[in-house]
Amino acid sequence: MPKYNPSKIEKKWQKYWEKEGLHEVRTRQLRSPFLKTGEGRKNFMLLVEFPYPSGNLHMGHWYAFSLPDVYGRYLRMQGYNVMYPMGFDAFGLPAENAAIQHNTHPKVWTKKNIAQMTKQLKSMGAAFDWSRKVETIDPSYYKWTQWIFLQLYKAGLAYRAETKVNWCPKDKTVLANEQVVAGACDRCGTEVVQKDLTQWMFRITDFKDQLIDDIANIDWPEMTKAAQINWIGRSEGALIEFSLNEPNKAIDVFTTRPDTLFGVTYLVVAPEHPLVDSLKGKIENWDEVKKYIDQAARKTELQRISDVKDKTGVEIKGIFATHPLTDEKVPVWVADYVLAHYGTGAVMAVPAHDERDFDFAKKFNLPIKKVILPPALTHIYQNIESKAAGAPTELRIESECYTEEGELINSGQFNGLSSEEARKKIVEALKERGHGNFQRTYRLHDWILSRQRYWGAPIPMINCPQCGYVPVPEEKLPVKLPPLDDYLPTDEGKSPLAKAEKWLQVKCPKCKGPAQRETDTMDTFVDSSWYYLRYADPINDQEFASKDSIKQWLPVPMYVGGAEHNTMHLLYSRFITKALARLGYLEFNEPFAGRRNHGVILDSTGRAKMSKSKGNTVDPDAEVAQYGADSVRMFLAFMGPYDQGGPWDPKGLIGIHRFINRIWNLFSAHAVTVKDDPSEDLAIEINKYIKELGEDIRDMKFNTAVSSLMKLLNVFEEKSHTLGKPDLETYCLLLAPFAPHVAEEIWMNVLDHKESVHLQDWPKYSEEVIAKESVTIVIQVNGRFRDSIQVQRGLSEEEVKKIVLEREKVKEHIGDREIKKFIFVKDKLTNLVV
Ligand code: ANZ
Ligand code: ZN
Repeated sequence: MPKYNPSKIEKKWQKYWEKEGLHEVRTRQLRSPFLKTGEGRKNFMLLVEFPYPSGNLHMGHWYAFSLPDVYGRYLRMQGYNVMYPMGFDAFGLPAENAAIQHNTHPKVWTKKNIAQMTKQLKSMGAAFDWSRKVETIDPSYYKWTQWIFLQLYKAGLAYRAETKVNWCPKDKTVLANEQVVAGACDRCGTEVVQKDLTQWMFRITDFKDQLIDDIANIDWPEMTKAAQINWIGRSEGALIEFSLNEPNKAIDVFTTRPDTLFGVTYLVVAPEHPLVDSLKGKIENWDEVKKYIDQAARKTELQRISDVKDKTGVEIKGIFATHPLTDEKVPVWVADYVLAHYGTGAVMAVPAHDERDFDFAKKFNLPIKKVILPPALTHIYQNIESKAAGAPTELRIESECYTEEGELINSGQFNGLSSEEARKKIVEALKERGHGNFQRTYRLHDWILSRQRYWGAPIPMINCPQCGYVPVPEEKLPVKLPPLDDYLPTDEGKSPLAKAEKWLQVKCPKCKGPAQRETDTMDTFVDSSWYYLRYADPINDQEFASKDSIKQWLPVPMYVGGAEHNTMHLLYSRFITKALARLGYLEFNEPFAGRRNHGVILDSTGRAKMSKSKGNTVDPDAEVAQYGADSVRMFLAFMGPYDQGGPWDPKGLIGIHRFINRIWNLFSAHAVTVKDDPSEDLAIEINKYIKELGEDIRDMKFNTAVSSLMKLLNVFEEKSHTLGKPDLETYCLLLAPFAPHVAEEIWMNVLDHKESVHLQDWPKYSEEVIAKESVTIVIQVNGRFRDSIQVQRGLSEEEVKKIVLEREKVKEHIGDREIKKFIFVKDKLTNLVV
């Protein structure tokens, strides 16, 4: 056998697989006589996040796609009919900005990159089903993006309204809240400003409770679930009304802590609160208040939240509120630490128990009244004086603010209750007086989906001077994006599509009068919120996917991707699925039953993320040219736990390359000469690794799986004279998901098979054989090592205990003391506590 030469064998097998249609999931006619049909095999769509066509494939793509490929190949060998689809998320700001930078039209730029990246993706040797490729810029795809928009519009789930928006002055477009990170544009880093604009929105808030509650039923990483729940931000609290010294005027506040009601020493309204303006004539210091409000309007929401310590505000003189239970007078302030768009835009301030209120009260010398006693203090407090006598409460918590729960003090009839009990009782008392009720609030806002940019799917609406907004009739879809040479964004917040004069002018579908098309395009997150549905039926021009194909493939059993999508993309996809389910188009309401996040690849120092902007990238093409795709894949697998990523270690890659060479050499040396029956000496080892490797791949512990392959190779080399052909075959099958090319070369050309290794089943193992293996059990007495025994793997606690108690050394150490506890870790350890 010649030397291992990856560049020679990899291309060859890639061509062969493509010709044979090995990776195409078909239910009808199969091209290859070798292919097993889909019949009787369980369908499994293995989804990865389709890339946007940035230009070249980077190592991160390899990490994101080649390891799920290992998983998919394993499932295939387990008898699943695995679909591993690929596509391009090709509309959107990143693509458009890159095109502008390179002075190329976005369409030309995108198409060129798709061609380049497709070629690179093919070099990975992954089992992508290219016959199902979707591109979001293809009119046959965005026809259905527009169709989905229309269904949501008709159901009242898409609407147009004026709203405060995040505006990126550099990208000259609106951004969703999710696209603003620390006050800056997620795409270009420019500081975002607030503007009032009329925009198209999706009513995602209609599903806010379901989006939280249904999370319990899906198999996702806990951190992703937590991120979504946190993003939706449901707070259980109360709405409390404080009447004012103006007839028929009141301030409603939202609070999560009605138990602190007796600690209210002032109220605060947001600068934008409508009440301020309506009381203009009654406010004694109007000029001062007005000046403050104007100043606040110039800050972004984020600046306002982040000015933590240095709080600003002005008292509204001449206006005061009445405490709903004590009837005390409460001053009213305006301050920008209260946000206009959360809760009611007004808060009851409890400086003794809320940090923000505390800072504010300190700064402006407002009274601080403690009403919650920390549990740790309750005990001391009870001992010092009787609670009933109204003991002083300034007990050592003089200067700090206690924000946790506790026991109520200084709260009249509610004294002595726990925070939890008090919340119920106080709100009930308020309810009786007509001054409050229980209330939930949410942080989630509706999804602003319109963009004032060229490179997106046009929103399929027509604006008629007579009829208002009218949907484009479905049979007229798609509304194609007009070709435009001048596609640059404009400063006035108008979409460049307004420049496509001919395209713009249409007849109103309703009154047939002259009208104009909507010129905004859709956020790319709309495109990507449903692409997995399209994979089920990618060329259907009658439906986004047929009912039957949806039933066959969806919901997605496993979606592998990056943790950066914890909120936006995953939340939007869940919303679109729920909306389509409500409208009767889907029979499930969670798109992704399983989800796993992968980590990121760091540079060789292990300190920084590998990224173009940092100039520390490794070009996969170059590594593949030198070491082969199999080495790169296997090195990535070996790098570390998949959900954590790890540093790129050039030496590690060379090490893996040598390992593959060793495999190659072992097969070259023995394949022809070996006997036909399997090695008896190695039976236990082989059975054990078949089992462990499979379980590791199933759990995406690719690194330990590779290390098992290494250990198994060591034993093979040691006992090579005992090897039989079945042993070599087994090794080749275990290798196949990781190094598909080498495995195929060995399978077909060395072991001389006629049917691809990738059409074989995962080897079977026997628990019985594995159980014959002996293991070393450590014996401790009171936690100290005293002895060890060799026993058969899998012995029960009872059996091991019997053996242990018979040991001389153990008897010696126990003496006549009584055994209090027998700690047992199967196949590993026992510890006798005496
Ligand atoms: C009184 C109080 C006492 C509060 C206390 C907290 C602790 P979450 O949990 O995030 O929903 N709040 C309400 N509306 C606000 C707004 N528009 N801008 C800024 N803060 C606002 O937060 C709810 C709490 O945040 C509410 O409960 C309110 O302060 C404040 F010991 O009311 B609390
Ligand atoms: Zn009309």
